[in-house]
Amino acid sequence: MALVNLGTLGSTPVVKNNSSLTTSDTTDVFQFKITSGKNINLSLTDISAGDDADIRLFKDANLNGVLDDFDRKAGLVSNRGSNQDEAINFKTSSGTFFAEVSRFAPGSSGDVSYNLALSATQPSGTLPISASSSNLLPKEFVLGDLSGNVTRTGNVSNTNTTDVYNFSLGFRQSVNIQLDGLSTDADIRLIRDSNNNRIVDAGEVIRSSTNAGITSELISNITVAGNYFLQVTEATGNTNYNLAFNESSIPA
Ligand SMILES: [Ca+2]
Ligand SMILES: [Ca+2]
Ligand SMILES: [Ca+2]
Ligand SMILES: [Ca+2]
Repeated sequence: MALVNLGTLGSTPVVKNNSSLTTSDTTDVFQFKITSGKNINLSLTDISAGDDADIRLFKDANLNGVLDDFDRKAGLVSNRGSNQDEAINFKTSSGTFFAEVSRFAPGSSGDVSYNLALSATQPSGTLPISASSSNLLPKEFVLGDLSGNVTRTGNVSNTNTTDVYNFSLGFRQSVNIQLDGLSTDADIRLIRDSNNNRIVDAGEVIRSSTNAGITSELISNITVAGNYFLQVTEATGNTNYNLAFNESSIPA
């Protein structure tokens, strides 16, 4: 097991690209601390084709600086199949944490390579603090090229503060994106990852919709062809949501 201590994690993402797991060294653990309430964001991407890796997040609950069985009694996991991206977004108080990347043996052959990004973004407002959008872009829900209307349902909460949808828009296509069905406040924002680093950099947020309360959110009239990420982020607590991508073609 490789153990890497990252020190204090802040909002600037720490990136560990081209890391690898082998049949004899099946887990990597990244230790870090946060010094006040934050949103911890983990994004595991570019898992090698034909392989499977998962990610878990544990808190050093017994405060001994070591990831042990006590800490493992509680934690968060993202363990999708095959080489799909994994994501964890957790709003939490200060402490020491361990992000564990593990090779899922039944789904893998030989070495497994991956890219990992970690950040701890600052919640907004005073108590009760609101979640902040993640600045990482795992492809949690891949919609592909929008052809016709697409609807999805989901849930955001303190243990999953952000969901990330990936889609592309073709030439002479237009889309309106609507979020509704909320029971507490949630927001959306649309991102173009221009430098393709799977991180939300300055200038990459195209549009956002951040109405208060359970008012629905709308980002309308997106007409530029390309690849996009849409983030749904919890603002004040647990809520289900309906997300609709209403696509139409633009007449010549
Ligand atoms: Ca411990
Ligand atoms: Ca997996
Ligand atoms: Ca970027
Ligand atoms: Ca809102």
